[in-house]
Amino acid sequence: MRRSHDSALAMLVLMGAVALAAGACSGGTAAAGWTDAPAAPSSNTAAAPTTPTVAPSAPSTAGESLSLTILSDTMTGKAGWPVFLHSDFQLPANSTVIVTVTNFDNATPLPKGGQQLAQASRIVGNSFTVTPIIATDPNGSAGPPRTESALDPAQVSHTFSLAGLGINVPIAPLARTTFTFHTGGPCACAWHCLVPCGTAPNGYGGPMAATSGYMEGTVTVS
Ligand SMILES: [Cu+2]
Repeated sequence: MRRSHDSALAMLVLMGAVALAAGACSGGTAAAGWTDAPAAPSSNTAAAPTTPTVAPSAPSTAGESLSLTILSDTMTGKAGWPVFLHSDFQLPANSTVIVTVTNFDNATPLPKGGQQLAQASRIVGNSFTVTPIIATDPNGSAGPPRTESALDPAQVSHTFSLAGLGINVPIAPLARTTFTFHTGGPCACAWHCLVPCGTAPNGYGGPMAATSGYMEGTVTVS
């Protein structure tokens, strides 16, 4: 589904770029306000008497996980309407969240002007893991996982773009894409896919224009 570059794309990319740069988030702490959890005190050296101590609790909660699925338009039964499941979700504040996106959809090459969306930003390590899958056996893998900081712009299927936290992650076609991010403070942040993966000649119709959760939704951090 190669789409031509047009003003709608330019607008979305601009919106994304501005929001990513600003780190704006309604009602919340901007990404710039993140602080890493203070490191637990290192254990005493061998010579010191050993009294078991409990590390002071850190302000971060480790190990939150979020699993999302992208169904292709063949699976939804609506031509040109792939969908993220689910679209609205809640996450704890000041937490590290591991996100896995299992994507059954194919690629929509990024047009000129939107190719920066193939690059990850504001995720832990600035990298993500891609494990190819077979649609008929999605819990397995079709190859070894690989770690990437960007995809080939022709091989991006969707993005998970959370402007309020400055996050952009390109989602690989027919694969599990896994990444980690920090939620920061409370916020109600909109996320979007910014790839022209929908209907209409420019790809921004159908699910891209829907406001009921196909290619957008809300992350409530509390
Ligand atoms: Cu999309």
